[in-house]
Amino acid sequence: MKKNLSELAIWGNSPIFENQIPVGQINLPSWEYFCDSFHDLFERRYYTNHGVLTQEFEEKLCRLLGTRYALVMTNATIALSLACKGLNLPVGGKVIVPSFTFAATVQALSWAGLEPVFCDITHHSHLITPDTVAPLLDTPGVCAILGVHLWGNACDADGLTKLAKERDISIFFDAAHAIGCTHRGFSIGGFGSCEVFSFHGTKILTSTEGGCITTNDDDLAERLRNLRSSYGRRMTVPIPIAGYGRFSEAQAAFGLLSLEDFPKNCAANEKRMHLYVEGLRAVPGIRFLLPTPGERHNYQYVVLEIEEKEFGLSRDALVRILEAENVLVRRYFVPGMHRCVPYKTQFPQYMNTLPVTDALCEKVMQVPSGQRVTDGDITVICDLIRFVHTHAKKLKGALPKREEPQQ
Ligand code: T4K
Repeated sequence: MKKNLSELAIWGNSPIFENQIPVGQINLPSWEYFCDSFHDLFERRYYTNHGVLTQEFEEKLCRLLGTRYALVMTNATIALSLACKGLNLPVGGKVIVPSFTFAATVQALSWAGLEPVFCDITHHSHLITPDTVAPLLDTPGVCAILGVHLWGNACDADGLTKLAKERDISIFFDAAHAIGCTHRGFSIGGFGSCEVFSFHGTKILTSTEGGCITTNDDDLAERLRNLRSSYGRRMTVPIPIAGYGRFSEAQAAFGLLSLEDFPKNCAANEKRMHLYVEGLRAVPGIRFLLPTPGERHNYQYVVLEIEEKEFGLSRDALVRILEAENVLVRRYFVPGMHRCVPYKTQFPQYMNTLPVTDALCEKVMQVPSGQRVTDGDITVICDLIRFVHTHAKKLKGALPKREEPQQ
């Protein structure tokens, strides 16, 4: 551990970690199992588009999530766009969506020809609520609500669905972070008209790239199958335009192995989260966004808020110090989508209407978790954060200036 401020890597010294520790990394299955499944795949010579492994993966996802259908797609961004088409949301229609989310949530709406209506969130959960959504329902042209179950914690699905029903508009959820999580004891996957999961390489359940739409609606499932591609279609139904969000057998093979390791990977990440919480318990100005008590969780992300006044330094200053030491913490999501191109110029009306989003964008950060992060790494990262807090006053004026890139 560094003993003096002058030893920090931010001044050009060697970083505390020789290799970079990313915030997320692929949770790999065992090499032997991986070779076995690829051997079979080569034997079959059927590589993509609703093959046997894809179908097996879909069946197992339905069982895990308790839904009638799980339709796997190339990735969650494409799945979100196809969900909009499957729900027959009209081109030019407006969708209420949080600004505090990954760019893909909002960009998927744009690809589907829809306009975002940016909604604020509550501080304690980072989620939209019926109270934050209600004032936006009178916006002319609103046709849907797209909630995001951020960090695996669920939106108030009942309250939001009630609002959507009263207004006769659609409701669906971006559940990219929420595989295996519950809401009021029910698996996320069955709320709203449909829910969309991500199996990207950094996700706790991964098919390297990939995503999935779950639904209990027979007609919607059929439209989604037709939208995805002609393979796996059970009957032909009218759709606006095909989306070609195909899923390969290689993705399915990886996904099936990841599914087997899923409970083990969640438990390991839970332990990592507790180590961080313990290690930083006594540090003023650090708040963890923890899983909702009483619900099942996947522990995908370890999410912190840094309160500058109490911690002594801003979140951004802390991030720079940690990055220099090869701890690649992330600032998901900076800035809010309403402040990113093209939305900030297309829809300037949201600029000063989302105070909680703007405040959280200054405070939130994620620390490394996943297979490659050892208990010892977490101890060092916590020691480093404590060290920075102890010397915050001296560090404050001394850090070299850095320009933020234009969004
Ligand atoms: N909705 C929400 C709410 C989302 O958060 C996301 C994606 C989506 C929708 C769309 O889902 P997909 O279309 O992606 O299925 C990452 C992920 O790319 C993205 O999936 C995720 N959310 C988002 C929150 O984070 P980046 O740009 O920070 O990730 P990336 O690729 O730079 O990876 C992070 C770190 O992990 C890197 O430092 C390197 C390391 N890494 C990554 C991969 C893929 C590895 O070590 N090995 C790997 O294989 O966006």
